[in-house]
Amino acid sequence: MREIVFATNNPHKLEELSEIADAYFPLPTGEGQGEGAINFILPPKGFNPIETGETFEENSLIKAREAARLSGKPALADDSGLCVTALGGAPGVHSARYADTAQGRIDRLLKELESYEDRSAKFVCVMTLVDEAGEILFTARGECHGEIARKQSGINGFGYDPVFIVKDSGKTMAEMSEEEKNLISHRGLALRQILAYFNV
Ligand code: ITT
Repeated sequence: MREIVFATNNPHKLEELSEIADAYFPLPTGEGQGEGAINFILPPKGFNPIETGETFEENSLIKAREAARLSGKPALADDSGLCVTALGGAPGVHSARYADTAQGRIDRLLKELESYEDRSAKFVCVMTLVDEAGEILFTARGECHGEIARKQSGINGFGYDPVFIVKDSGKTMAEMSEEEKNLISHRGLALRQILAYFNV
């Protein structure tokens, strides 16, 4: 089984990544991690990359290279965020730092959007895979379109999921099961491209 460092400090991302990968490489019994499977491991202690990039692509590469440098192993990074049309694409690459707490970030978003009719938004995820020397092997981008709800709803997922209504579903991401979210999410779309790269 291949071992790849997943360049993150966000446990929610790791959980989703493992579920998406298990569904992609199932055992015949449906228990996950069949042939071609990848063992994602956490970066070594001290992994704390400074995300100075202005794009998801730049930050994703910074994180992947830092994990490869520290571990000496191939690494995969996920840089993601919520882009709201009426806010000119904000919070975008600053999604994790929009306020101090998860609830604070949701509250700020709802407040900023109070006076807007256009609530359209998208989640973006850019994944970068590098080899042990930090050279790019593959990059993938996934987007999930929808709109920002007027109030939060649902308890699943993480981050902005309770206020993101997925296009044509009538549900927030936090009202979806893990399986439903992973099928349509920005992260699921990006990761399945990475897994396909390994599967050829
Ligand atoms: P790492 O950099 O350590 O991977 P992070 O949470 O700081 O973790 P990002 O810089 O990529 O990661 O910021 C992503 C933020 O975007 C995340 O903290 C959430 O606020 C939001 N986000 C991304 N994907 C999301 C999802 O599937 N559901 C809800 N919010 C999401």
